[in-house]
Amino acid sequence: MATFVGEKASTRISKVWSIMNPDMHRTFSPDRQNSFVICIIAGIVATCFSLNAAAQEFFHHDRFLNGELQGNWGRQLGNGNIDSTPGEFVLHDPNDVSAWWLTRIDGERVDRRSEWSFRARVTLDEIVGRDNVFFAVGTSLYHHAGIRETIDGDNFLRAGICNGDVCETPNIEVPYSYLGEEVLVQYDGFGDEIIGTVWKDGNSDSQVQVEHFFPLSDTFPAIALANGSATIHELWISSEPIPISFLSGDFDGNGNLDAADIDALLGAADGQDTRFDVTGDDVVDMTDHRTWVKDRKNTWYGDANLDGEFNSSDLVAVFQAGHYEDGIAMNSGWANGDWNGDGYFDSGDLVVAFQDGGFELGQRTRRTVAVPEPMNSVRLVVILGLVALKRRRLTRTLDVGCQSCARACRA
Ligand SMILES: [Ca+2]
Ligand SMILES: [Ca+2]
Ligand SMILES: [Ca+2]
Ligand SMILES: [Ca+2]
Repeated sequence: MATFVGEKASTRISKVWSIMNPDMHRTFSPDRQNSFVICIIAGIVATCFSLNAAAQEFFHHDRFLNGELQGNWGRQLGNGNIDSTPGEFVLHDPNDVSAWWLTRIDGERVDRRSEWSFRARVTLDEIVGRDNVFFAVGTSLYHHAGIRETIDGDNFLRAGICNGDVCETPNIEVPYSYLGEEVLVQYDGFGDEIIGTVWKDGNSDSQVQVEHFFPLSDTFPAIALANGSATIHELWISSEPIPISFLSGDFDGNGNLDAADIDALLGAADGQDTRFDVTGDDVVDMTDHRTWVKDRKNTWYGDANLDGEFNSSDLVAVFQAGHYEDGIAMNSGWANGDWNGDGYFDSGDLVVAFQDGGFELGQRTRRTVAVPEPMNSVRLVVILGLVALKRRRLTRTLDVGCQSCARACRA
Protein backbone atom coordinates (compact mmCIF):
# COMPACT_ATOMS: atom_id res chain seq x y z
CA MET A 1 0.00 0.00 0.00
CA ALA A 2 1.42 3.35 -0.97
CA THR A 3 2.10 5.86 1.70
CA PHE A 4 0.85 9.39 1.25
CA VAL A 5 3.33 11.08 3.55
CA GLY A 6 6.80 12.18 2.45
CA GLU A 7 9.98 10.63 3.80
CA LYS A 8 10.89 13.49 6.15
CA ALA A 9 7.40 13.67 7.49
CA SER A 10 7.40 9.90 7.85
CA THR A 11 10.60 10.06 9.90
CA ARG A 12 9.17 12.76 12.16
CA ILE A 13 5.94 10.83 12.62
CA SER A 14 7.94 7.70 13.43
CA LYS A 15 9.79 9.63 16.13
CA VAL A 16 6.58 11.01 17.57
CA TRP A 17 5.03 7.55 17.41
CA SER A 18 8.06 6.02 19.16
CA ILE A 19 7.90 8.60 21.90
CA MET A 20 4.19 7.98 22.37
CA ASN A 21 4.49 4.19 21.95
CA PRO A 22 8.02 3.13 23.00
CA ASP A 23 7.26 -0.57 22.69
CA MET A 24 6.01 -0.37 19.12
CA HIS A 25 8.45 1.86 17.23
CA ARG A 26 10.14 -1.09 15.55
CA THR A 27 6.91 -2.22 13.90
CA PHE A 28 5.89 1.19 12.57
CA SER A 29 4.77 0.17 9.07
CA PRO A 30 3.56 2.49 6.27
CA ASP A 31 0.01 1.36 7.03
CA ARG A 32 0.46 2.44 10.59
CA GLN A 33 1.87 5.74 9.37
CA ASN A 34 -1.26 6.29 7.32
CA SER A 35 -3.45 5.34 10.26
CA PHE A 36 -1.54 7.73 12.44
CA VAL A 37 -1.93 10.59 9.97
CA ILE A 38 -5.64 9.81 9.66
CA CYS A 39 -5.85 9.94 13.45
CA ILE A 40 -4.10 13.31 13.52
CA ILE A 41 -6.40 14.70 10.82
CA ALA A 42 -9.43 13.24 12.58
CA GLY A 43 -8.19 14.79 15.81
CA ILE A 44 -7.80 18.19 14.17
CA VAL A 45 -11.28 17.92 12.64
CA ALA A 46 -12.74 16.84 15.98
CA THR A 47 -10.99 19.72 17.71
CA CYS A 48 -12.33 22.14 15.10
CA PHE A 49 -15.86 20.85 15.67
CA SER A 50 -15.31 21.06 19.38
CA LEU A 51 -14.08 24.66 19.14
CA ASN A 52 -17.02 25.43 16.88
CA ALA A 53 -19.40 23.92 19.42
CA ALA A 54 -17.74 25.90 22.20
CA ALA A 55 -18.25 29.07 20.19
CA GLN A 56 -22.00 28.54 20.00
CA GLU A 57 -24.17 30.61 22.24
CA PHE A 58 -25.40 28.94 25.36
CA PHE A 59 -28.77 29.82 26.82
CA HIS A 60 -30.83 28.05 29.41
CA HIS A 61 -34.03 29.19 31.07
CA ASP A 62 -35.70 27.21 33.79
CA ARG A 63 -38.90 27.60 35.80
CA PHE A 64 -38.69 24.16 37.42
CA LEU A 65 -42.23 23.37 36.28
CA ASN A 66 -41.70 19.64 36.72
CA GLY A 67 -40.27 20.17 40.18
CA GLU A 68 -36.75 19.65 38.99
CA LEU A 69 -33.99 21.59 37.39
CA GLN A 70 -33.89 20.75 33.70
CA GLY A 71 -30.37 19.45 33.91
CA ASN A 72 -27.89 18.06 36.30
CA TRP A 73 -26.04 20.04 38.87
CA GLY A 74 -22.96 17.97 38.25
CA ARG A 75 -20.87 18.87 41.25
CA GLN A 76 -21.62 20.08 44.69
CA LEU A 77 -19.45 21.79 47.22
CA GLY A 78 -20.63 21.63 50.83
CA ASN A 79 -23.42 19.70 52.52
CA GLY A 80 -26.45 21.75 51.58
CA ASN A 81 -29.46 20.19 49.94
CA ILE A 82 -31.94 20.94 47.17
CA ASP A 83 -35.62 20.45 47.93
CA SER A 84 -37.62 21.40 44.88
CA THR A 85 -41.33 21.42 44.15
CA PRO A 86 -43.02 22.37 40.87
CA GLY A 87 -42.20 26.01 40.19
CA GLU A 88 -39.72 26.34 43.04
CA PHE A 89 -36.17 25.23 43.57
CA VAL A 90 -35.29 25.44 47.25
CA LEU A 91 -31.69 25.54 48.47
CA HIS A 92 -30.90 24.88 52.09
CA ASP A 93 -27.66 25.01 54.03
CA PRO A 94 -28.11 25.80 57.73
CA ASN A 95 -24.52 26.12 58.85
CA ASP A 96 -22.09 26.71 56.07
CA VAL A 97 -21.75 27.49 52.38
CA SER A 98 -22.78 25.15 49.58
CA ALA A 99 -22.35 25.57 45.84
CA TRP A 100 -23.84 23.69 42.91
CA TRP A 101 -22.11 23.64 39.52
CA LEU A 102 -24.01 23.12 36.33
CA THR A 103 -21.98 20.72 34.21
CA ARG A 104 -24.76 19.12 32.15
CA ILE A 105 -28.13 20.24 30.75
CA ASP A 106 -30.56 17.58 29.55
CA GLY A 107 -27.67 15.15 29.26
CA GLU A 108 -25.54 17.54 27.20
CA ARG A 109 -22.25 18.65 28.59
CA VAL A 110 -21.95 22.36 29.37
CA ASP A 111 -18.71 23.85 28.04
CA ARG A 112 -16.48 25.81 30.32
CA ARG A 113 -16.43 29.48 29.50
CA SER A 114 -14.99 32.60 30.99
CA GLU A 115 -18.01 34.71 30.09
CA TRP A 116 -21.41 34.09 31.62
CA SER A 117 -24.52 36.05 32.34
CA PHE A 118 -26.66 34.56 35.04
CA ARG A 119 -29.93 35.65 36.60
CA ALA A 120 -32.07 34.25 39.37
CA ARG A 121 -35.47 35.32 40.60
CA VAL A 122 -35.06 34.39 44.20
CA THR A 123 -36.48 34.77 47.70
CA LEU A 124 -34.23 34.55 50.74
CA ASP A 125 -36.45 32.54 53.04
CA GLU A 126 -34.64 32.52 56.36
CA ILE A 127 -31.42 32.97 58.25
CA VAL A 128 -30.64 29.72 60.03
CA GLY A 129 -27.06 29.12 61.06
CA ARG A 130 -25.08 32.28 61.61
CA ASP A 131 -26.05 35.92 61.70
CA ASN A 132 -26.55 36.25 57.96
CA VAL A 133 -27.84 34.42 54.92
CA PHE A 134 -26.07 34.70 51.57
CA PHE A 135 -27.14 33.73 48.06
CA ALA A 136 -24.99 34.06 44.95
CA VAL A 137 -25.05 33.36 41.23
CA GLY A 138 -21.87 33.14 39.20
CA THR A 139 -19.31 30.50 38.38
CA SER A 140 -17.57 27.59 39.98
CA LEU A 141 -14.40 29.67 40.27
CA TYR A 142 -16.36 31.90 42.65
CA HIS A 143 -16.74 34.84 40.36
CA HIS A 144 -20.11 35.89 41.60
CA ALA A 145 -22.82 38.39 42.38
CA GLY A 146 -24.55 37.81 45.67
CA ILE A 147 -27.00 39.24 48.14
CA ARG A 148 -26.67 39.03 51.89
CA GLU A 149 -29.03 39.88 54.72
CA THR A 150 -27.88 39.99 58.33
CA ILE A 151 -29.95 39.17 61.37
CA ASP A 152 -29.81 42.88 62.25
CA GLY A 153 -31.56 43.68 58.97
CA ASP A 154 -28.54 45.01 57.06
CA ASN A 155 -28.65 44.16 53.37
CA PHE A 156 -25.75 43.99 50.96
CA LEU A 157 -25.03 43.34 47.31
CA ARG A 158 -21.58 42.30 46.21
CA ALA A 159 -19.86 41.29 42.99
CA GLY A 160 -16.37 39.90 42.71
CA ILE A 161 -14.22 36.86 43.34
CA CYS A 162 -13.77 34.61 46.35
CA ASN A 163 -10.88 32.22 46.75
CA GLY A 164 -11.57 29.93 49.66
CA ASP A 165 -12.59 32.19 52.52
CA VAL A 166 -10.88 35.23 51.01
CA CYS A 167 -13.07 37.47 48.94
CA GLU A 168 -12.04 40.39 46.82
CA THR A 169 -15.28 42.14 46.25
CA PRO A 170 -17.06 45.45 46.70
CA ASN A 171 -19.90 45.10 49.19
CA ILE A 172 -22.53 47.79 49.05
CA GLU A 173 -25.59 48.42 51.13
CA VAL A 174 -29.03 47.96 49.58
CA PRO A 175 -31.89 50.10 50.96
CA TYR A 176 -34.43 47.32 51.28
CA SER A 177 -34.75 43.95 52.93
CA TYR A 178 -34.50 40.73 50.98
CA LEU A 179 -35.99 38.38 53.53
CA GLY A 180 -39.27 36.98 52.24
CA GLU A 181 -39.21 39.31 49.24
CA GLU A 182 -38.76 38.17 45.66
CA VAL A 183 -35.84 39.91 43.97
CA LEU A 184 -33.81 39.43 40.82
CA VAL A 185 -30.08 38.96 41.15
CA GLN A 186 -27.85 39.09 38.11
CA TYR A 187 -24.21 38.22 37.52
CA ASP A 188 -22.54 39.49 34.34
CA GLY A 189 -18.95 38.40 33.84
CA PHE A 190 -17.57 39.69 30.55
CA GLY A 191 -14.04 40.64 29.59
CA ASP A 192 -12.29 41.36 32.88
CA GLU A 193 -15.31 42.79 34.56
CA ILE A 194 -17.91 41.41 36.92
CA ILE A 195 -21.14 43.32 37.42
CA GLY A 196 -23.69 42.43 40.05
CA THR A 197 -27.22 43.80 39.98
CA VAL A 198 -30.22 43.34 42.23
CA TRP A 199 -33.71 44.72 41.73
CA LYS A 200 -37.38 44.14 42.38
CA ASP A 201 -39.38 43.12 39.34
CA GLY A 202 -41.13 46.06 37.70
CA ASN A 203 -39.43 48.67 39.93
CA SER A 204 -36.62 50.61 38.28
CA ASP A 205 -35.99 52.64 41.46
CA SER A 206 -35.03 49.45 43.27
CA GLN A 207 -31.99 48.69 41.10
CA VAL A 208 -28.62 48.55 42.85
CA GLN A 209 -25.50 47.73 40.89
CA VAL A 210 -21.86 47.11 41.72
CA GLU A 211 -18.86 46.24 39.55
CA HIS A 212 -15.45 44.73 40.06
CA PHE A 213 -12.53 44.30 37.65
CA PHE A 214 -10.89 40.91 37.73
CA PRO A 215 -9.53 38.51 35.08
CA LEU A 216 -12.05 35.75 34.39
CA SER A 217 -11.28 32.06 33.90
CA ASP A 218 -13.03 29.29 31.99
CA THR A 219 -15.48 27.57 34.29
CA PHE A 220 -19.05 26.37 34.80
CA PRO A 221 -22.16 28.28 35.90
CA ALA A 222 -22.90 27.91 39.59
CA ILE A 223 -25.22 28.95 42.40
CA ALA A 224 -24.35 29.16 46.07
CA LEU A 225 -26.04 29.57 49.42
CA ALA A 226 -24.84 30.02 52.99
CA ASN A 227 -26.45 29.95 56.44
CA GLY A 228 -30.09 29.61 55.57
CA SER A 229 -32.49 28.82 52.81
CA ALA A 230 -33.53 30.42 49.55
CA THR A 231 -36.10 29.65 46.88
CA ILE A 232 -35.20 30.15 43.25
CA HIS A 233 -38.34 30.69 41.17
CA GLU A 234 -36.69 31.16 37.82
CA LEU A 235 -33.18 30.93 36.35
CA TRP A 236 -31.56 32.29 33.22
CA ILE A 237 -28.03 31.29 32.21
CA SER A 238 -26.46 32.72 29.08
CA SER A 239 -23.12 33.11 27.37
CA GLU A 240 -24.37 36.45 26.04
CA PRO A 241 -25.33 39.38 28.28
CA ILE A 242 -28.95 39.13 29.45
CA PRO A 243 -30.54 42.56 29.07
CA ILE A 244 -31.85 43.95 32.31
CA SER A 245 -35.35 45.31 32.11
CA PHE A 246 -37.92 46.24 34.69
CA LEU A 247 -40.76 45.43 32.35
CA SER A 248 -42.02 41.94 31.86
CA GLY A 249 -42.17 41.33 28.11
CA ASP A 250 -39.38 43.80 27.28
CA PHE A 251 -37.27 41.10 25.69
CA ASP A 252 -34.56 43.35 24.27
CA GLY A 253 -34.21 45.21 27.56
CA ASN A 254 -34.51 48.68 26.05
CA GLY A 255 -37.00 49.76 28.70
CA ASN A 256 -40.03 49.82 26.38
CA LEU A 257 -42.64 47.30 25.40
CA ASP A 258 -42.34 47.90 21.69
CA ALA A 259 -42.87 46.29 18.32
CA ALA A 260 -39.41 44.68 18.45
CA ASP A 261 -40.52 42.76 21.54
CA ILE A 262 -43.75 41.38 20.12
CA ASP A 263 -42.04 40.54 16.84
CA ALA A 264 -39.33 38.69 18.78
CA LEU A 265 -42.00 36.79 20.70
CA LEU A 266 -43.68 35.81 17.46
CA GLY A 267 -40.34 34.69 16.05
CA ALA A 268 -39.94 32.38 19.04
CA ALA A 269 -43.47 30.93 18.88
CA ASP A 270 -43.60 27.14 18.68
CA GLY A 271 -39.96 27.05 19.73
CA GLN A 272 -38.05 26.14 22.87
CA ASP A 273 -36.92 29.59 23.95
CA THR A 274 -39.00 30.15 27.05
CA ARG A 275 -37.62 33.65 27.54
CA PHE A 276 -40.67 34.57 25.47
CA ASP A 277 -43.12 32.54 27.53
CA VAL A 278 -45.10 35.36 29.16
CA THR A 279 -47.87 33.10 30.46
CA GLY A 280 -45.50 30.88 32.42
CA ASP A 281 -46.62 27.53 31.02
CA ASP A 282 -43.21 26.76 29.47
CA VAL A 283 -44.69 26.95 25.95
CA VAL A 284 -44.30 29.83 23.52
CA ASP A 285 -47.42 30.18 21.39
CA MET A 286 -50.12 32.61 20.31
CA THR A 287 -51.51 32.73 23.83
CA ASP A 288 -48.29 34.48 24.79
CA HIS A 289 -48.76 36.82 21.84
CA ARG A 290 -52.25 37.74 23.03
CA THR A 291 -51.15 38.04 26.66
CA TRP A 292 -48.37 40.39 25.63
CA VAL A 293 -50.84 42.61 23.72
CA LYS A 294 -53.69 42.61 26.22
CA ASP A 295 -52.01 42.18 29.62
CA ARG A 296 -48.42 43.33 29.30
CA LYS A 297 -48.90 46.19 26.87
CA ASN A 298 -52.57 46.63 27.78
CA THR A 299 -53.55 47.79 24.33
CA TRP A 300 -55.76 46.90 21.38
CA TYR A 301 -55.14 44.78 18.36
CA GLY A 302 -54.53 47.28 15.58
CA ASP A 303 -52.46 49.65 17.71
CA ALA A 304 -49.62 49.58 15.22
CA ASN A 305 -47.61 52.37 16.81
CA LEU A 306 -48.24 50.98 20.32
CA ASP A 307 -49.31 54.29 21.78
CA GLY A 308 -52.15 52.54 23.57
CA GLU A 309 -54.90 53.51 21.13
CA PHE A 310 -56.22 52.00 17.93
CA ASN A 311 -57.24 54.80 15.62
CA SER A 312 -56.83 56.15 12.12
CA SER A 313 -53.17 57.01 12.78
CA ASP A 314 -52.43 53.31 13.06
CA LEU A 315 -54.24 52.49 9.83
CA VAL A 316 -52.51 55.33 7.99
CA ALA A 317 -49.16 54.10 9.30
CA VAL A 318 -49.64 50.49 8.23
CA PHE A 319 -50.92 51.36 4.77
CA GLN A 320 -48.07 53.81 4.29
CA ALA A 321 -45.67 51.00 5.18
CA GLY A 322 -47.01 49.31 2.04
CA HIS A 323 -47.17 45.69 3.19
CA TYR A 324 -50.89 45.24 2.58
CA GLU A 325 -51.27 42.15 0.41
CA ASP A 326 -47.80 42.70 -1.01
CA GLY A 327 -47.41 38.99 -1.67
CA ILE A 328 -44.03 38.84 0.07
CA ALA A 329 -43.81 35.96 2.51
CA MET A 330 -43.34 36.70 6.19
CA ASN A 331 -42.09 40.26 5.78
CA SER A 332 -44.58 41.97 8.07
CA GLY A 333 -44.43 42.62 11.78
CA TRP A 334 -46.71 44.32 14.29
CA ALA A 335 -45.77 47.87 13.24
CA ASN A 336 -46.67 47.27 9.61
CA GLY A 337 -49.94 45.48 10.11
CA ASP A 338 -49.42 41.85 11.03
CA TRP A 339 -51.62 41.75 14.11
CA ASN A 340 -52.70 38.11 13.92
CA GLY A 341 -49.10 36.94 13.78
CA ASP A 342 -49.03 35.06 10.47
CA GLY A 343 -46.27 37.22 8.98
CA TYR A 344 -48.53 38.92 6.42
CA PHE A 345 -50.61 42.07 6.49
CA ASP A 346 -53.96 41.36 4.91
CA SER A 347 -57.69 41.52 5.62
CA GLY A 348 -57.29 38.88 8.33
CA ASP A 349 -55.40 41.43 10.42
CA LEU A 350 -58.08 44.07 9.95
CA VAL A 351 -60.70 41.53 11.03
CA VAL A 352 -58.74 40.72 14.19
CA ALA A 353 -58.24 44.39 14.97
CA PHE A 354 -61.87 45.40 14.49
CA GLN A 355 -63.19 42.34 16.29
CA ASP A 356 -61.10 43.38 19.26
CA GLY A 357 -63.35 46.40 19.41
CA GLY A 358 -60.96 49.17 20.40
CA PHE A 359 -61.17 51.39 17.34
CA GLU A 360 -61.20 55.01 18.49
CA LEU A 361 -62.07 54.02 22.06
CA GLY A 362 -58.91 55.68 23.35
CA GLN A 363 -56.60 54.04 25.87
CA ARG A 364 -57.62 50.60 26.99
CA THR A 365 -58.25 50.17 30.68
CA ARG A 366 -58.62 46.84 32.38
CA ARG A 367 -62.36 47.55 32.57
CA THR A 368 -62.84 48.74 29.03
CA VAL A 369 -65.90 47.07 27.49
CA ALA A 370 -65.49 46.10 23.86
CA VAL A 371 -67.76 47.82 21.38
CA PRO A 372 -70.77 45.68 20.40
CA GLU A 373 -70.07 43.51 17.39
CA PRO A 374 -72.55 45.09 14.87
CA MET A 375 -70.86 48.47 15.16
CA ASN A 376 -67.44 46.91 14.60
CA SER A 377 -68.71 45.10 11.57
CA VAL A 378 -69.93 48.36 10.05
CA ARG A 379 -66.50 49.88 10.61
CA LEU A 380 -64.73 46.87 9.22
CA VAL A 381 -66.83 46.87 6.05
CA VAL A 382 -66.15 50.58 5.57
CA ILE A 383 -62.43 50.12 6.14
CA LEU A 384 -62.20 47.15 3.79
CA GLY A 385 -64.09 49.17 1.20
CA LEU A 386 -61.57 51.95 1.59
CA VAL A 387 -58.74 49.47 1.34
CA ALA A 388 -60.11 48.44 -2.02
CA LEU A 389 -59.46 52.02 -3.13
CA LYS A 390 -55.91 51.87 -1.91
CA ARG A 391 -54.29 52.73 -5.19
CA ARG A 392 -55.94 56.15 -5.24
CA ARG A 393 -54.24 58.32 -2.63
CA LEU A 394 -54.87 55.65 -0.11
CA THR A 395 -53.43 57.06 3.07
CA ARG A 396 -55.21 60.40 2.81
CA THR A 397 -58.43 58.68 1.92
CA LEU A 398 -58.04 56.35 4.87
CA ASP A 399 -57.37 59.16 7.27
CA VAL A 400 -60.52 61.01 6.22
CA GLY A 401 -62.41 57.76 5.77
CA CYS A 402 -61.61 56.41 9.21
CA GLN A 403 -62.76 59.61 10.83
CA SER A 404 -65.98 59.55 8.80
CA CYS A 405 -66.43 55.91 9.69
CA ALA A 406 -65.98 56.62 13.38
CA ARG A 407 -68.48 59.52 13.22
CA ALA A 408 -70.96 57.36 11.34
CA CYS A 409 -70.60 54.55 13.84
CA ARG A 410 -71.08 56.88 16.79
CA ALA A 411 -74.16 58.46 15.25
CA1 LIG B 1 -38.32 46.46 24.18
CA1 LIG C 1 -46.79 30.45 27.20
CA1 LIG D 1 -51.93 53.54 18.09
CA1 LIG E 1 -51.31 38.87 9.52
